Amino acid sequence: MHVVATAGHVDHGKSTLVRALTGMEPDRWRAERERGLTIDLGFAWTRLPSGRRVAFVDVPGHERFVPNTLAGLGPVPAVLFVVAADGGWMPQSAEHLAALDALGVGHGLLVVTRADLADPTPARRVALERIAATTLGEIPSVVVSGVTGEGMAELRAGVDALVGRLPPADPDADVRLWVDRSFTVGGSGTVVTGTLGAGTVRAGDTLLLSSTGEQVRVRAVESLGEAVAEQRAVARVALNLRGVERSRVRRGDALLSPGVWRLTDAIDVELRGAAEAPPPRQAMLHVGSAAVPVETRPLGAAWARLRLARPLPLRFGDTALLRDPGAHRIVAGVRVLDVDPPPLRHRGAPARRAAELAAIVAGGAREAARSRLLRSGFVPVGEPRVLGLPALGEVRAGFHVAPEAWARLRSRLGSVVAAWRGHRPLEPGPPVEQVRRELGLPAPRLVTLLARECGLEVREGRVLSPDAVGDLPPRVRGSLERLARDLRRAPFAAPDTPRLAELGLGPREIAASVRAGRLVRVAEGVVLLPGAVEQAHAELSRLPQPFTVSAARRALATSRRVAVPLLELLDRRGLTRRLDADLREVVGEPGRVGTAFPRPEEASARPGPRRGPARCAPPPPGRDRGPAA
Ligand SMILES: Nc1nc2c(ncn2[C@@H]2O[C@H](COP(=O)(O)OP(=O)(O)OP(=O)(O)O)[C@@H](O)[C@H]2O)c(=O)[nH]1
Ligand SMILES: [Mg+2]
Repeated sequence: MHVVATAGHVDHGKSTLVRALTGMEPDRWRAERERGLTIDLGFAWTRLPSGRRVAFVDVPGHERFVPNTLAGLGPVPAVLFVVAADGGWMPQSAEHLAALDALGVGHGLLVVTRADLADPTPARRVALERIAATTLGEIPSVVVSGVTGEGMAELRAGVDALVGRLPPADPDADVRLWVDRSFTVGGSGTVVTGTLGAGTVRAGDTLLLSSTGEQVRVRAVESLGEAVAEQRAVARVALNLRGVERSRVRRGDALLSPGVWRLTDAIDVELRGAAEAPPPRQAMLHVGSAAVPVETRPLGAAWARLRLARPLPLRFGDTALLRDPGAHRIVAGVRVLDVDPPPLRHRGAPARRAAELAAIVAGGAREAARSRLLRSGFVPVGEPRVLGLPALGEVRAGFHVAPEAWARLRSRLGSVVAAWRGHRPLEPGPPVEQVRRELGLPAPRLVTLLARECGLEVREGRVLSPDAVGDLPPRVRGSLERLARDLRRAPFAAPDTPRLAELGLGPREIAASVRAGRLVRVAEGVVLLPGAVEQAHAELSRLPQPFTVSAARRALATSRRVAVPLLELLDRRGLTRRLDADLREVVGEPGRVGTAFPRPEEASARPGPRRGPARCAPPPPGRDRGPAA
């Protein structure tokens, strides 16, 4: 099926033609038929000599109803352009042609009507000349009379040839059905109609209503008055909807494939065919069957930012038009270049933006995608489709990533980690979340990926500095050696807070030493050397079982301050079992685990995570400076 709209000045014979071609009445309202004036869109269809089917959207020609006219022309790919032989080129001939040009309609047939009333030659010449200057270009023409029937066979053949030239629509495209009518049918509820420009609708589909975001179910599909299980574009369709009141769906709403459209209330556009003067600040944006007031902000000569009074489901490349309703004039055609434009906060931003938009116009969708990717560095997988753009960049952790941005981040990661270490030498590296924020990454999993590519390890939510693992500053190493001397004499006599302070071991130094495996934390402020727990296990197993806390304290030659938490630690590790408030017994055989106290140097030599210089990182400040530095 194909869909063709009519266009042309009031009373030039559009509805008469549609009636003659289809045998159907396009003027649906009694008021229209009584006044002989089309007010709203009419719909009729027929089978052509070739067997192809065509549906017509008959538009009103009267100036007062231009918004209705535009709702009909908006989603339609081809036009029957009507000029009366006796009327000639008139204001709405010009306005409708400007609209078709703005929308970029590229296929049409000129029909010169009322040829029984005047010589059609001058009207045809002027019309063809005007039309040739638009996106329609040079089109064929036929001369007809609705009264004598002259030219009707040529008209049919002409329409057949016109639809034969139309490119096929993509049946797999995402659905965006612009609603042009909604009504209720007794017993079956809400019905909406529209011109399906691309995609396929099926009974049973779930679609989203653009105005409210609510889900609606397609209960049944009709096309050209017949029920069908599915209908491919291009087509006129009527959808019987479940789950929505008729009053909630209106002309200008759209029914959308779920999850693949974004509603936007700010767009950057190319203005086409605009007069030299900038567009008026307030205008009406017509797209599909929708008409939305917009505020315009020019960006250079040929581009503008539009703020929409209500959001619409738009994508890159959509065509629309701007009309000044007060001046009754079409201001410009609009091509959507960005449906998620960046804010224009700084001075100079509009000029920079204009340059970007110029590049997008020159480079097309690929350039738009590239510019989008460069702006944020990361685009979630799935978003290009929603924006109407091709997917660019490598996919990492669910994001399209700009190679340039990734390379920059790889080199910055090293500095971020090194800077953090510089300020906090006792911490092994910055938290992942911190890195994510500093690098402006959209998700923590990208930090992990980046770190891994740079040969950095991520452990316990931190990106480990390459020089951090198992390593401690010399000052702390000295303190630990003095502490170890004490503890080797009395392994369970954990130093008290004053002694720790004397040794220069505050909470941060202790935390770093514990992380480096040089101390074991038994409780807050109670630290022993590695292996103390295992040695305690061995000592306690030599006691008569079960034993009391006091007996344990004496056997370990320590105080209750150490003995109580140490026993609790043994309980937790399953090396002792608590029998009642005071009694415990040893579980398992001692000596399985090493009881010897490793010296601090040995502790640090335990096999740890892979170390080595970060592959992406610049050298940490103050070290390994090359000769150039
Ligand atoms: N003599 C003559 N009259 C015609 C012809 N075609 C249309 N008319 C008459 O012209 C008048 C307007 O025709 P319509 O078909 O309603 O015109 P329209 O373009 O649909 O008008 P709007 O929808 O209001 O813009 C009617 O009275 C028709 O009968 C024709 O070929 N010859
Ligand atoms: Mg009419």
